[in-house]
Amino acid sequence: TQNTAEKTPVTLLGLGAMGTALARTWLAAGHPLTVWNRTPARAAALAAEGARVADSAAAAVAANPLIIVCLLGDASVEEVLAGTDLARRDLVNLTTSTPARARARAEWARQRGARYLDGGIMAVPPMIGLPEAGGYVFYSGSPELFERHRETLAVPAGTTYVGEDASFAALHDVALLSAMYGMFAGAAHAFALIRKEDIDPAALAPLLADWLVAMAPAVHQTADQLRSGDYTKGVVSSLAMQVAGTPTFLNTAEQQGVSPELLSPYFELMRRRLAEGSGEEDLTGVIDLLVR
Ligand code: FVH
Repeated sequence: TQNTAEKTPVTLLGLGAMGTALARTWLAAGHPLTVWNRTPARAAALAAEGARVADSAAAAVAANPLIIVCLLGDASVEEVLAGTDLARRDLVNLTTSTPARARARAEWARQRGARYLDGGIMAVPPMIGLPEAGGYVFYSGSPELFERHRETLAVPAGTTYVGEDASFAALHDVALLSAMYGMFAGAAHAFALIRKEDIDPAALAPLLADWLVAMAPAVHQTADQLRSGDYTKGVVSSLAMQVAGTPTFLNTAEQQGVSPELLSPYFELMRRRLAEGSGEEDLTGVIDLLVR
């Protein structure tokens, strides 16, 4: 049995798929939990598991010093917090946001007497409460607040603090998810190439997964080159060689009846960088073309 008297009480606003998953972990770890959700029915199961259900967001915020918010988006956060008294509250927002909105909300919270942490959840609900699943949350904002609540915040998922600038959690979140979409785009093109052939997608999938994992460490070399400014450092496959290979990819796509629309923009950037006389470099110079 857990001693709830020693555990930090938590207020949680938002009981969607993610909020409900978070709530269960704090209850299971013995944290006194007050919840509020716009649609009260979603709180019923948690009430049966020991959560106290507040009848308004304002009452939920008044109940405890630590307030966690996990709502659909910025608009819902603003709407829900508008009628609450945040003075002397520790506000932790786990709702997905842009970096600019996160920074503005930190200032908004400060003006209302609250301390603020922003979070970017790198997990889906089934990963919450399962350390072995590898999910974690980026946090940024007040370092004192992060230290004060580090243990409580670590209950649902791992924590990675990325800096005092409140926008950094959202920025890291979006950066990683953007890379993920690039990976999904590449995988979509690969599956499209075999779509009309007698090749089982289930046979390609493990080959694809292993290849992506094998290539992933290349990001460390990219980072090293960006830090040093020397984009030829440790080059294995030069930009000139890779651009020379692009017609093979485009011709194969055409032969397979597959649109090159996912690959072409990246190849175009590679060609532009080569045209600047960077043939001996790695692909890192493409990053400089992207940054306006
Ligand atoms: N679920 C996921 O896979 C991702 C994983 C990464 C992080 N995201 C972010 O987490 C936030 C919450 O996501 P969610 O999965 O819990 O979302 P829903 O299940 O759709 O629940 C939405 C909750 O927000 C409430 N809500 C929506 N609009 C309002 C509003 N105007 N006023 C008050 N509450 C509002 C909604 O309430 P209700 O519909 O039950 O009444 C839910 O509690 C999100 O930022 C993801 O990007 C999840």
